Amino acid sequence: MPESRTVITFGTFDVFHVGHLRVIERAAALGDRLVVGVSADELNLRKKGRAPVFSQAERLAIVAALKPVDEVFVEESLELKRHYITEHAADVLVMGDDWAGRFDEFEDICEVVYLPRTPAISTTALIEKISAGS
Ligand code: C2G
Repeated sequence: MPESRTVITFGTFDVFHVGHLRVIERAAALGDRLVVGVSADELNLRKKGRAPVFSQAERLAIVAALKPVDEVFVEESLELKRHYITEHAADVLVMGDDWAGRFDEFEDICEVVYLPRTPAISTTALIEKISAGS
């Protein structure tokens, strides 16, 4: 029986939009099983200085409900990637190319793939657009 390929990806996935969906679909297409680490509220407060619009429980529920997603977990720290990759026996790490080069150090334990971001959409732009009421 051929070996099954596990793909892992990480993100905040706040104010979930089609750019998030596309990266998840493309990540899933690179293997047989997709595991997604959803960043903790605490991690966002620490790293970005603000809480996400949707709580980690809500963001996890949304991502877990997606058809291409097999498993979700809370990403407690950016520094634990190696641990998460090993724990989930991931063969491929996928990230959007806003992170290009940042995770090359894990090439010793898995394949590292950066996918082009979906143009012209971001959580920040959406929040601004909604706030402006336009
Ligand atoms: N993304 C994309 N196209 C967009 C917006 C986002 O492909 N227009 C991708 C990002 O490149 C990322 C994923 O969607 O791979 C999630 O994006 P964010 O929620 O912004 O995640 P981020 O806060 O960058 O992740 O370990 C990483 C952390 O969890 C933080």
